[in-house]
Amino acid sequence: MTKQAYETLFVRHASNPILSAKDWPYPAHTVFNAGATRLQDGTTLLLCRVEDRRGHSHFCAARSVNGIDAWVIDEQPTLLPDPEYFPEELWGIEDPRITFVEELGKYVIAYTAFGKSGPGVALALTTDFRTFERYGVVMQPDDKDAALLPRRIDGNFALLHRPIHDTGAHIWISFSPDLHNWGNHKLVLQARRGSWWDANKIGLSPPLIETPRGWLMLYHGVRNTASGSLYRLGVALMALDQPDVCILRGDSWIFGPEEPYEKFGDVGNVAFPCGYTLGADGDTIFMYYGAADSCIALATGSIRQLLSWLDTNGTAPERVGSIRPTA
Ligand code: M1P
Repeated sequence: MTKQAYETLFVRHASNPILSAKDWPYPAHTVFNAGATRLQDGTTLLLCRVEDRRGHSHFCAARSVNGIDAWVIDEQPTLLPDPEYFPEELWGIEDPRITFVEELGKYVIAYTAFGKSGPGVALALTTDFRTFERYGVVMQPDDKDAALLPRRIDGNFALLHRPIHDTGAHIWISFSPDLHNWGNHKLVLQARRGSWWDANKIGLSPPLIETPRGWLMLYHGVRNTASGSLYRLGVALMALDQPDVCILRGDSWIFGPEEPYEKFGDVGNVAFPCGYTLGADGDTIFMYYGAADSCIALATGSIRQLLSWLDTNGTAPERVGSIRPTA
C-alpha cells in the first residue's frame, strides 16, 4: 500500500466542519452522527443527532441543495424520544442510519434507543421526515450501530447491527419477513483483538453501499489505548446475495481522526460516519461523519477506488458465520 493511496481514499471538505451546534435554531449542546439520504428532488437530508445539556439526544433534520452548505434546519426537534410509549428511549435516541426501501416507498431509520436497560436498536419509518411510524425496539440491549439493506435478501429484510456479548463487540446480520420479527442471526465481521486498530470493538458505520461486485461496508473500529479510545474507519466487501459473507477486508484503517475538529471535542479522536449519499456519477461517496462527538463533517471518496484499494490491500477473512444450507 502506498502512502498516497491511503491518504486519498477519503478527502475532507475544505469547509469542515459543515454543521455544529452554533448553526442550530434552538439550544443544543452538540450536533453529530447524522444519517443521510438524497430526497427525490435531489436535496440532501441529514438527520442529525442533537445532544441537549441534559446529555440526552434527539434527531433534527437539516436540508441542503448541494449537501455542503446553506443548510435549512428544522426550527424544532424533528423526532424526539417518546418514553411514555417507548421507555427504552428514556435517555434519548442516537445515531440514525437511513435506508430508502423501494418496496415500501418509505425511508427506514434504524437508531439507538437508550434507556435503563442500555442501548437497543429501534426502527422508525417515514415518507417525509415530518411524521414517523415507530416500530420500537427490534434488537434488545446491548445492541446498536444498525442499518437496513434497501431490498430483501432471499425474501427477507436484512438488518446489520452490533450486539455486545461476552465474546466481544462484533457485527451481526438478522433477517425478517416484516421488519417486526427478526431471526436467522449470523455473525458477519469480528473485532480482531490483539494490537489491531480494530481490536476492541467494531460497528457498522453508514448503511452498506451496493456495487456490482458486492456490498461495500464502511465500519468503525475501536482500539483502546492508555489515553482513551481511537475510532477509525475500515472497509470490507460482502457478497451481494449473501451479505453475511465477507469477500475482502482491508487490514489497515482508511480514515481516522487527524484534524483538530476530529481530535478534540466531547469525545476526542472519533470519526463516526452514519450516512452517505452518492454523487450524480454513481461513484462519488459523500460521507457524513460525526467528529469528536461534537460536530458534523464531510469527506468524499470513490466506490471504484475503494474496490481497487481492497483488491490490493484486502484479504479474504476466515468465514465467521454459519454456512447457509443448500436447497
Ligand atoms: O463516543 C464515540 C461513539 O461511541 C459509541 O459508539 P460504539 O458503541 O459503536 O463504540 C456511540 O455512542 C456513538 O454515538 C459515539 O459517537
